Amino acid sequence: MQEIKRRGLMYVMSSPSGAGKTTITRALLNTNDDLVMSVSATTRTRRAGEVHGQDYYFVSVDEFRELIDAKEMLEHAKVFENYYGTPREPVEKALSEGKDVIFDIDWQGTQQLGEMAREDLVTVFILPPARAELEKRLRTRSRDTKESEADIRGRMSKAADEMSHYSEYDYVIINNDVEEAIRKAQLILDSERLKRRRMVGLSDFVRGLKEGL
Ligand SMILES: Nc1nc2c(ncn2[C@@H]2O[C@H](COP(=O)(O)OP(=O)(O)O)[C@@H](O)[C@H]2O)c(=O)[nH]1
Ligand SMILES: [Mg+2]
Repeated sequence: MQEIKRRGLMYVMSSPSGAGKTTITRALLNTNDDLVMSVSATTRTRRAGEVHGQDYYFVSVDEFRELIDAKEMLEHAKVFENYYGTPREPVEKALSEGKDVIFDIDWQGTQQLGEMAREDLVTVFILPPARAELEKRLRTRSRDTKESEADIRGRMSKAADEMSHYSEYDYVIINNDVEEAIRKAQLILDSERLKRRRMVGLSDFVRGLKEGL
């Protein structure tokens, strides 16, 4: 049988911080061999435990500007007081190898990717189950990073801004049970992978089937 290849897709996960996006993304990466993470560049300071080149590429504002000027960013945005952007080359390489790429980016970046590659883009917005839960998760996190009450308030209001963009996404997952949320994220990925428009060489294949009939 003639092999039908598949176009890689760009799988975007957005959420307010504290909704469980990182846990879901990691779970998908662990169980999908042909899925790779897009590692962003950022000007924000590295948190304890974060690894350069793995969690982010930590760069200066000048370096970030140079990457933009050299057209090496697929998209970029200012989030909070810092710059974040997606390096172009690793994404293009992975897609050309038939792999899927997963992105942890905000709504601004998602809009930019949508303008350049809507057909290859699948977008998911993750929501926390309740306000109290979101606040609890943000507070637990800030205990580790020793944030002030004002920082936490800042995060809460940023979470509200981010959440107002949920309706721009293809799918919304409400994360009240993380295993269930992971299952849904996998289901979306599996079904999207099966879309006809991602099958390369399908018309030739069908022509072959019809030959001589
Ligand atoms: N547009 C865009 N947003 C990004 C990128 N990388 C991370 N972000 C977003 O920036 C926000 C802040 O991320 P981070 O500093 O890791 O803090 P977090 O809220 O604890 O995850 C999150 O909403 C990320 O999704 C990127 O390359 N482009
Ligand atoms: Mg994050």
